[in-house]
Amino acid sequence: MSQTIPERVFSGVQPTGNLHLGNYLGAIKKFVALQESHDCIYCVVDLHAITVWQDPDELARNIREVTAAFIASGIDAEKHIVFNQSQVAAHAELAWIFNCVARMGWLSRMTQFKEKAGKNRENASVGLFSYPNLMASDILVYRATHVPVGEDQKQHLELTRDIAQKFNNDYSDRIAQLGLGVPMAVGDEAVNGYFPLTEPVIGGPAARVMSLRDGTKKMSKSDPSDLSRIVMTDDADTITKKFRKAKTDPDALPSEVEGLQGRPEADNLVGLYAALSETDKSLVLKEFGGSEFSRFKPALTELAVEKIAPIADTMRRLQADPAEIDAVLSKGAERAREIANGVVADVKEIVGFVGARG
Ligand code: AQP
Repeated sequence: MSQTIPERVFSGVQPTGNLHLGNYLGAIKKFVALQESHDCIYCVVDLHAITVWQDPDELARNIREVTAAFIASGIDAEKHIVFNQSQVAAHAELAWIFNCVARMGWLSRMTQFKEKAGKNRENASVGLFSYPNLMASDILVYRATHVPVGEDQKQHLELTRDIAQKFNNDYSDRIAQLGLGVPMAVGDEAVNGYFPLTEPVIGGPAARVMSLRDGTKKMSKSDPSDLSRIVMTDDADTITKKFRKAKTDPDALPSEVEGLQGRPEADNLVGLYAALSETDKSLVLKEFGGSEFSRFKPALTELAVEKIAPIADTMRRLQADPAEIDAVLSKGAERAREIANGVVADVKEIVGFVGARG
């Protein structure tokens, strides 16, 4: 009888400040939904954050803020696992092994590195370049089968699958010999795989939320303009101002989704309304097709405030007690270590290290 790797969800968010509506709708809201059907592990990826400079005091504050956002959005840290990456050394340990599996050429093609390193590539940290290997380790150290993320992470997830596949192929005989494998098909070939080929969970109207100032650019934490994003802790007045100033075009909204083509700002705002109201763009346009932005923007603002304000209130309440947040992270890390240390011990044995089981 062939075994399968049990389904498990993993995802992470960087504690780099300015947690925004794109992070919430593209990722965190999906984390919440998947809790109903899966065992989930949600991580504040602080090791990833320091691939670019972080002020230490701010980093600590941001780690607690992302944790508070997880809980305030509805993640159950008792039932599932919530922790920060640096408390589980196995992530860094497996990442080293993946540094030796992944090829330079694979990483050189990563568009996020090119964007973040910019023109001054020589001055980028080595960590920024090898970031996708650490991300593969985050996922595979739990042998996670499903990863909810925004569309911008698609390429990194493909790389995670490439790493898993190369590891499974390279060590197939050894994995079988140790009885650690699961039969898997790779093309026409049958191998004994240790790592699953993880599926991304991407989609819906907010898979790629765009900047409020430029509908062709992703909403991002590092955009110099505060007006480009709705931050999860923005109050009602700030949300109102940002949507009022959001870039649009002079036409009324179309009544069909096809009419949004070539209108990136309109498309983005309609997508936001759809995601916040848990429907799709065509239903939004059924209601607002033919409306001017002067009618649509206040409706979108009201909806966003209604959804975000309770999360922001709970985040503030939770952040007032950092010790409580730290206790959640420490308990989560303990549970995460139990799984991750077992996987690293298996991997060390597969690779041929002596003393893998301590
Ligand atoms: N604009 C977005 N639309 C949909 N999903 C998004 N995500 C990020 N931006 C959008 C998703 O949010 C999750 C957490 O992201 P992250 O904090 O790990 O890193 P990031 O992608 O670097 O976030 P930013 O906001 O884009 O920051 P900067 O400015 O540093 O580049 C991920 O699942 C991501 O897909």
